[in-house]
Amino acid sequence: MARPTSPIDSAIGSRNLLRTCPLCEAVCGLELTLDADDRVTAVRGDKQDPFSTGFLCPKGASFGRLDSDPDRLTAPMIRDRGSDTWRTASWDEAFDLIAERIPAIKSAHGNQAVALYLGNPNAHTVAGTLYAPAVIRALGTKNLFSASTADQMPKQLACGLLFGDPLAVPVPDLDRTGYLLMLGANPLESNGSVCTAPDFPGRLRALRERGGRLVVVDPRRTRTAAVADEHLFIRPGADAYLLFGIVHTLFAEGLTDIAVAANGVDQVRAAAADFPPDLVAERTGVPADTVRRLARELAAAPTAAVYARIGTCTAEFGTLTQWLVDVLNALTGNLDRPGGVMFATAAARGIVRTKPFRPGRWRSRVRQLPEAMGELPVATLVDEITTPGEGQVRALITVAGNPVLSAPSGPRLDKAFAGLEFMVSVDRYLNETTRHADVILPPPRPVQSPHYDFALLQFAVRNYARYSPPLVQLGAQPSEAAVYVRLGAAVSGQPHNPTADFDPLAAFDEFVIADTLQRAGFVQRRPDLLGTTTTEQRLDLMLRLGPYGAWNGGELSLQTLLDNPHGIDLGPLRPRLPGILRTASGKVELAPEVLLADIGRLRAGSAAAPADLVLIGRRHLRSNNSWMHNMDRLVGGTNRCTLQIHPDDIARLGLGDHAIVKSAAGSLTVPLEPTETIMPGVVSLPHGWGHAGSAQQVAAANPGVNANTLTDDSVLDIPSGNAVFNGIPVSLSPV
Ligand SMILES: Nc1nc2c(c(=O)[nH]1)N[C@H]1C(S)=C(S)[C@@H](COP(=O)(O)OP(=O)(O)OC[C@H]3O[C@@H](n4cnc5c(=O)[nH]c(N)nc54)[C@H](O)[C@@H]3O)O[C@H]1N2
Ligand SMILES: Nc1nc2c(c(=O)[nH]1)N[C@H]1C(S)=C(S)[C@@H](COP(=O)(O)OP(=O)(O)OC[C@H]3O[C@@H](n4cnc5c(=O)[nH]c(N)nc54)[C@H](O)[C@@H]3O)O[C@H]1N2
Ligand code: SF4
Ligand SMILES: [Mo]
Repeated sequence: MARPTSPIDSAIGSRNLLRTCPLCEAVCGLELTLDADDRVTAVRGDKQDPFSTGFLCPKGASFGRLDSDPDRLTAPMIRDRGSDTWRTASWDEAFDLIAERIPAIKSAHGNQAVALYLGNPNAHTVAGTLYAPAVIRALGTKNLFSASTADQMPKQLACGLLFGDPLAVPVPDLDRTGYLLMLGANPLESNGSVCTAPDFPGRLRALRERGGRLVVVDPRRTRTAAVADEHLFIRPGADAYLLFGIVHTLFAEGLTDIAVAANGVDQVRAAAADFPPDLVAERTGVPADTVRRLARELAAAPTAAVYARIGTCTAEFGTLTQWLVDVLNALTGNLDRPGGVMFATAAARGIVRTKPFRPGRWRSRVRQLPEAMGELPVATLVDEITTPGEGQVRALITVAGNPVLSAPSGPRLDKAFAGLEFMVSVDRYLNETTRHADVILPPPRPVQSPHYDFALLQFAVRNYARYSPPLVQLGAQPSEAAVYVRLGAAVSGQPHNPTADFDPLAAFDEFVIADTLQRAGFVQRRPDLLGTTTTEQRLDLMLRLGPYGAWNGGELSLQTLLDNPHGIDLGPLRPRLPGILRTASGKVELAPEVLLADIGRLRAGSAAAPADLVLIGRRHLRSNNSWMHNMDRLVGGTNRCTLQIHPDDIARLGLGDHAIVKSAAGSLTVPLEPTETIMPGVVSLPHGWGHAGSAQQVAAANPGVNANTLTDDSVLDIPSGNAVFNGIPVSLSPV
């Protein structure tokens, strides 16, 4: 197979290689310099990448530091039961131990006794998309949890109900829109989410330069708000009221202009009738005239997009809010049109959903919370571990996750994990969660893994594809794909260690390839697939089956991507309705029952009697959830675990430098950061901190506190079961 070679630098043995950055959703192209010992010595943005065009943020620039972190695990670790003593083990030994313990627990207590938690980095790795299913299937447990229910599940549930497919999520057509209303997102720090857009800051600048308007709704005047035309403070958790007020005005003033075939318009109008701008103003703090003006502006703009992210998902009415976002996009004629919100056409295709999405097919054992997309809410993982009875969780596998710091009521989980019979973690660090494991299986370095963004390119603002082959040989370390597949085999009592004539990874891939080909109608003859590994062959298959693929009248295959290592531009987003719909009616369902039924909760919502002081979160440009606090260059300065608070609140409550924050779930002592950029009555603490005693040395020296000590796992967004991190009632007192 023809594979372009990389230019060799003048320095002997050092070379420049291309790779996609895996550290956030912006999928920037990187150009790395590796020395003769395969160490990453320099990182630049890849100017020839047609999507990211050289953009690089401080995290991407630290890719080499991360890669060479001395605290990164390089071999499997086994802990002596009941102690904190760890030893390294061989891969075969580690998997043998898992194969001895998990199947025994399953046969004594049933499949539900083993839970699985999949963390955020699975959205950024090939293994997360192609091989996590190997573990899921092998466990056969309903106790499947992931970071999705601490994140975007409300969006996926809303889209699943509106469009029949929870993966059909429209994104703002950022490069063409004339008006962007953004709620609860801060892409100047986060670089964007469920909206894959490298150089988000530059794209927002371009929007304003072409005469467009950017309005940001956030309880904090963020860096994104600072570059907007208008910033509106909103009371945390109140976004659904604001959006309902806008919908109300559109109907009241005859401004709706629906351009797609949709059911449920009358029900939406009737529901919105209960949320006139005056009531909305009371609940949100946004003046009634502003609510009306936003409606008129959205209706009058030549094109407009409403976009709402994590600040609005991880809130009491997350699903209603996400639903109303796309209701508004539909009512203003902006759903599925250039400059409005659109669906990406991703290049790689797996098995395509044919039936309408249906949530709530089963319920969690303890709290009877509904499943969505095969998962149960992470907020109830702790209940499933600590509540005795048939089906109690006794063993846990975490894959690329740190729920002790990332899930609500983290300290409860910390305690619960300590009481498990057996725990396995696939992770690059010994951290707050993995310290409870009996076995830790580390993934290879990112430069040893192939990269293709199966998940994130489904939410891209331009159609684009880029593949990065592994840049450095694996040596004795199995690929992350092999780790997942061997783990799946071990937990189901199958042969899990490779032998001279058995490779578990290849066997798994062969099975998937044969199955996919059969479903695609290749019954007679198996076509040749390109690739030096079976993983690459699967990518080749998915690209050929995909919408640009050689088997769909196009030309795209793995060879195309290997020939274009900077990535290829597949053009602007194109209208996809009605073809993308999977609803039973074949129309957009604007008024799903499940959501109408939740409106009563909104009417009676806590915003009706607002707490004196509420807590929200925030992100910092140089952080990444819980796991990049171990790089000295990224921590310190403004990236600190402080409680942002308005000076008026400090004075009103008679506080000094620090305060004790109390919620229904717990209390913390935190340093205060007075700032006029936050609304009075609101305080903000970032998550992902709380590294006291961590084996990660830099992180332990600057530990911060676990914000999820204060968040309460008993409060959820009901329809999705999503965790609530914003709008938590708290009280503050002097230390
Ligand atoms: N209070 C509060 N809590 C929150 C949030 C909030 O805004 N406020 N945000 C929520 C959100 S949006 C999310 S996505 C979740 C994240 O929740 P989690 O995914 O549980 O947490 P992370 O901190 O992302 O942990 C990722 C783990 O994966 C490991 N890791 C990194 N790269 C790899 C890899 O390539 N392979 C493997 N196997 N492991 C790897 C890291 O060492 C780390 O242990 O947190 C949620 N928690
Ligand atoms: N640098 C960096 N980048 C990241 C991450 C990171 O940890 N660090 N994490 C990644 C992950 S996992 C995700 S999910 C994305 C998230 O990406 P974004 O959604 O852009 O996340 P944030 O930067 O936390 O911005 C959320 C904003 O919501 C505001 N907010 C809080 N409560 C409310 C509310 O009730 N209503 C409204 N309207 N606003 C509210 C907060 O003040 C904050 O400014 O970022 C990703 N990128
Ligand atoms: S914006 Fe995200 S993808 Fe781009 S360099 Fe930074 S961390 Fe990497
Ligand atoms: Mo996230």
